[in-house]
Amino acid sequence: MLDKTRPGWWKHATVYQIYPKSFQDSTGSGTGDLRGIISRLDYLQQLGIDLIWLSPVFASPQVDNGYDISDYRAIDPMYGTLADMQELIAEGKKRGIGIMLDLVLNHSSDQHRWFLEAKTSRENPYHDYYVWRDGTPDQYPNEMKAAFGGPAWTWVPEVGQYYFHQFAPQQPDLNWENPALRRELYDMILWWMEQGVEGFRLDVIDQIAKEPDLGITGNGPKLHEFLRELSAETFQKGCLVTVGEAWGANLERAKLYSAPDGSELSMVFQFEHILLDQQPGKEKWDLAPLPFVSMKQCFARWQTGLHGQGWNSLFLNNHDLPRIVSRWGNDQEYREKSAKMLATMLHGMQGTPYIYQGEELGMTNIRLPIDQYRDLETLNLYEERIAAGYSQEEVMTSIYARSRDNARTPMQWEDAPSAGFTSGTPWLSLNPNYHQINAAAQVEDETSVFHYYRRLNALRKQYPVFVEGDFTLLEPDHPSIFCYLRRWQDQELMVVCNFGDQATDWELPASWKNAEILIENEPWSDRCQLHPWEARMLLRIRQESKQSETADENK
Ligand code: TEU
Repeated sequence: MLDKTRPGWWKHATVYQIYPKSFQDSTGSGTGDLRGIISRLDYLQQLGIDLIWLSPVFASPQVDNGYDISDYRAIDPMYGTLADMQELIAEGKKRGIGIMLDLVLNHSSDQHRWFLEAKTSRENPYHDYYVWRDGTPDQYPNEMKAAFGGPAWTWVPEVGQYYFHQFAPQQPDLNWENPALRRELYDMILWWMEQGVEGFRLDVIDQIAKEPDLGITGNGPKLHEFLRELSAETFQKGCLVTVGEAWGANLERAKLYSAPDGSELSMVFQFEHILLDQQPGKEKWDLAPLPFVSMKQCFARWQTGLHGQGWNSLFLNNHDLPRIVSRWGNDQEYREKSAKMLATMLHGMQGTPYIYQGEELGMTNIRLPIDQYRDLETLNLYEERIAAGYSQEEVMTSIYARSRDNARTPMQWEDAPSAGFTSGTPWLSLNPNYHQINAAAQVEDETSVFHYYRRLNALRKQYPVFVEGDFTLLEPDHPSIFCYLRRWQDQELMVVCNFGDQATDWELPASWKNAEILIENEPWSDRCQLHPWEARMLLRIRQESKQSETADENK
C-alpha cells in the first residue's frame, strides 16, 4: 500500500475511473450504485489500483448524468446514501484504495437551491452566484454557443436577463467573481475532506474564469489566480491528489497547473493527443485517421516538457471518449493484443495512469439504433446534423465512432443475464459481446488483458524508473513503431510497440540483447521483426554503475 501521507505519493499511484451509473447495480434498478461499487472493491484491489475517481454521485436531476449537481453535499438517492459513501470510503481504505470525488465547480444544476433563488429577482443574494447579461428575449447578448448545441444563453423573464451556460441550459455557469460563492465551494470541499476522501477530479476547471463578453470559453485571465486561492483554501490543508480537466491546456499552462510547489493542482488532463484524429478546426464528429507520427511526437513533447517541471496524467479513455481499442487499436482480430499494446505504450510513460472501467478488459465501442442512445450530446448532435442536411449514414458513422455512450455501456462482469451488471433492465444497452468479453473469464485467465494491466500496475510499483525516469523518443519518424527509453540512475527501461496490423522489421540494439523482459504481449519469437500490435518492455541495469557497484563491494 502507498504511504499517502508522503508529499507526492500520487506520483506512484494508479487511478481507476468508475462511471457509477454503469458499474454495478445492487438493487435491480438498472443503474449502478455505491453498494454495487463496495461489492467490487476486491476486484479492484486485485487489479492493483490505489484510487477510484468516481464520476459524480451527488444529488442531481441527471440531465447530464450527474454533471448537473443540485446539492454538492448529498448523495443522489439513485446511488444510495451518505452512509453508503462513508462505508465506501472506509472499505476502500482497508484495501489501500482512496476515493477521488468528481467536483463540478464550473456550473451547477438549474435545480440547485442557489439557482432557484437566483432566478427569482436581481436583488436576491444568490443572483450574483451566476452569470447574467441584460438583453431582450429576441436578442442574445452574443453569438456564443453551448458545448451540447444551441446558444450559450437562456432568457429568464422574471429577471429580464439571460444566464450564461457553457453546457446544457440545465447547467448554469457559476460566477467565480463572487467571493461568497467561492467560499461556499471551499467549505463544501473541506467538508468532503473531513469525510476522508483522498482527492478530487475537477470538471472543466479551465472554464471557471469566464469572460463571456469577450467570447472566451476557457483560460480566462483570472484562471490561475482562482486556482491558487482554491488550492490554498482547501487541497493544501490535506495531502490530497487533484486533477483538473483542461481541454484548453498547453504545455506552458500545464506547468502552472501542476507546478511542483503544489500551488495549484497535482496534474491536469490535457487532450492534445485525443484531438489528433479529427479534422483540424472542426468537431470531434468530423473523423480523420490518426496521424501516428504526430501522436507519438505529441506524447514525447509532453513527457520531456513536464519532466521535473510538472506532472502528467496518462489516459486514453474516460466517460466522454470512445473505447481506445476500437479507436486506435483493432477491436476485431487483434482486440486483446492491441489492447495490451496500447496499455504498454501508455503505462511506460511518466505520469499517473488512469484506467477507465472496462479498459482493463479491452471493452469495445457499441453500435445502437439512434433511439437507444441516452447521452444528450449524442442526441443533440443527431438532431443538428440531420437538420443541417447530413445523411443518416454519415451521422451514424460519427456516432458509432465518437458517441460518449460508447464508454457508458454497463460494465461486463460475467457471461450471465445483463452481464451480472443488474438483475433489472439496464439503463443503457449492454454490448452484446459480454458473452466473450467479461471480468469473470479474464480473472480466471492469466493471459488476459485484465492480468496484463494487473502486472503493469505491479511493475510501476517495483521499479522507480517508471516514476522518476526521463524520456527519450527513439525512431521518431518510424511509421508504425512507438519506441522510447526511460532512464533513472542505473535503471534503463525500453518500451517498444508496433502500432498496426502489419508486421515490421525491427532489431533490438546489440547493447540490449541481455536485457530483462518485464512484460510482453506475445512471446518474442522473431528477433528481427515485430508482429502486428506486438509490445514489450525491457529493463537493463547500466553497465558503468554496475561496475562501480562491484568496485564498491570489493573495497
Ligand atoms: O466534459 C467537458 C467537455 O468539454 C465535454 O463537453 C467534452 O467536450 C465532451 O464530452 C466531449 O465529447 C466534462 C465532463 O467530463 C462531461 O461528462 C460533462 O458532460 C461536461 O464536463 C459538463 O459538465
